[in-house]
Formats: sequence, C-alpha cells, structure tokens
Amino acid sequence: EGQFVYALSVATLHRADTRGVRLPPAYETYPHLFVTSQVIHEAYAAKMRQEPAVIHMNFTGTCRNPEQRVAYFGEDIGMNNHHAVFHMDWPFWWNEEKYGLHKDRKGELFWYMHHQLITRFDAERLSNDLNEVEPLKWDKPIVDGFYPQTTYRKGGEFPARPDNFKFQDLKDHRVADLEAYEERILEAIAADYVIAADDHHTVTSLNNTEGIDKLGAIIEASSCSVNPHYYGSLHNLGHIMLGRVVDPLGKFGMPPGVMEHFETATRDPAFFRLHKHIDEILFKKHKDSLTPYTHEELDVEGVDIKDVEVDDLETYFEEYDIDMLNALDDAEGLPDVEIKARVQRLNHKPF
Ligand SMILES: [Cu+2]
Repeated sequence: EGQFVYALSVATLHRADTRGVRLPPAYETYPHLFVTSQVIHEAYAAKMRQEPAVIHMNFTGTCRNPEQRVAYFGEDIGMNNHHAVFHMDWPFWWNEEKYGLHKDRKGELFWYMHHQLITRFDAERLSNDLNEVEPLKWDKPIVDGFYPQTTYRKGGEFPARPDNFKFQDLKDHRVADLEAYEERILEAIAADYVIAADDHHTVTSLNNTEGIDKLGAIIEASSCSVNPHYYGSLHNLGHIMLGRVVDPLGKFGMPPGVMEHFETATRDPAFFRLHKHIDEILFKKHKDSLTPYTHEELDVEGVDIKDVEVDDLETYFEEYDIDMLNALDDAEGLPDVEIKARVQRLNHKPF
C-alpha cells in the first residue's frame, strides 16, 4: 500500500501528462505516518460508535526529556510532508538514462535542503534553551533514544530505541563499511577530486561550481554517484543503520524504524544528528576548501545596493485538523463518519 502511494506520487510528479496535478498532502493519504497510535485507536473507537470526533494529538515524549521541547519541529506535519515530497521530487534511485529526465543539481540540493533543515532546527533549539545539535559519531553511543508512539497501518508499532544505544552491524552492512566510505569521501574532499568507476579511473575535480553536486551524489548516494562501489552510500546507509539498530539481525522481526521512511525520519532526534555529521564533517570541509569568489564573479555591473531592509519573521502555532478517513479500514454496513486529528503546526505571518 505504502509502496503503491510512493510509486504513484513519484510518477505523478515526473510525467509530462500529469503536469499540474496537485498531490494531496502525505498526511491525508497515509495519516498513520503522521499521527500517534493513540489517535488511531481513538479514531477507530469513534468509527465503531458511529460518532463524528475531533481527537487532540500531543507531541511524543515527556517533559523529563529535554529533546521534547523541540518535538514540535521534528513532528510538524508540514515539515514531514515537505521532507517526504522533496525526496519524491529528487529520488536517489532516479536513473536519468532509463527515465529520460535529467534531475538538475540533485546532489547540490540534497546538501542545500538538509542544511536549511538543520540550521532552522538549531535556531528552534537555541530559543528553547537547548544547545545546537551535536553530530553523530559512528563509534560512539547514540545519546538520545526515541519512542515514536507511531504504528504502521499494517506491520505493527515502529521500533523504539533507548538512550545511549550503539551502532550495530547488520546482516549485510557493517559499521566498518560506513567508516570506510566516510574515509574515502574525506579523502576525495581533501584531494579535491573524485575517482570514477570506469576502467581508467578518471578523476574529476570538485573545486568548481559542479563540485558540490558531485559530492552530494556520492554522499547521499544517488544513482548519479561517479563510483557507488567505492564511495558507497553513506547517508542512505546511515538511515538504515539507525532504523534497524534495535533489531540489527532481524531476530525479532521488527518492522523498519522511523529513520527508514522520509515521512517519519525527522521525528527522531538522530535524524538531525546524522545530518549534522554529514553537513559539518563532510560538506563544510568541502565548502571551506573552495577558492574564494573573485570580485568579478560577484559583481553585477550597473547595480548599486543603497539600502537593505528586513522585517521580523514571526512564527506561531496554529491548530490544524487532519482528515482521518484514509487511516480507517472500510467495513460493510459501517458508513464513514467525520473523524479528524487536531494537531498544532508551525506557521508564520507574512514577511
Ligand atoms: Cu532527507
């Protein structure tokens, strides 16, 4: 079901004959990934009673967990939807030759979008008396655990992770693989070039406008990576490692974790730690190594900036009702009733 929705969404976003078709937000097509299990239970109870209902949803966690102060950001339905749609617009597996469509600057946008997310998350943290998010380390405990309180429509509860859990080798991927890929990427950044997979091992410089795009492709990794065998898939593998960390060998048959879905990943504080790591340890190193822009490159002749004015950005919470219709199975003789989940979401005044 989830796979079908994903395939249909990606196809609709890319086909010429569906241009202009607006997809409904993911929280309406698959509400399970956006609301807590509590809301789902209450919605079913209301449907059985045949009573319309508005169910209030709280963010996960308790005030004993400092990370809970920013749960409103990681669990914001609009932000989760944005992240999911971004990855539908720029699928890492997109084969440009097969589908006949070039995804311009996909690797660069992978860096840019996630960089913006982390920066905003840090701003929210600072205004909630928390430090800036710390980068994750492959060989150190994952300090903050997470209990998603979220259920698949079919397949059970999303697995929870206690505090200070360590990365584990999976059946087919080892922590050492991650470390090796990272070493090779750091090597590429330090040397300023990537090595392609062809017979001649062609090298391509990173110290130019396209460098960040090439680097993004090998870090994510996307099908545009110049050498997937050598540079691996650090970011995607990081997500999988975190998603399976509590059942690494599949002993308990747990379903994939929140980190393995674009709709749910940002709920987990480990998402921002993983991306901070990628952003700070890898991308920033590359950015810092670039030759500075020259005056000529930045100069727009004939344009003089006399004054700049910026007004205040004012954010606030608004109440929003998610239609739960698609979360509930149909049963013969049991008509649909209006059931909504009422959530708080971030919005801003015009600026
Ligand atoms: Cu992402």
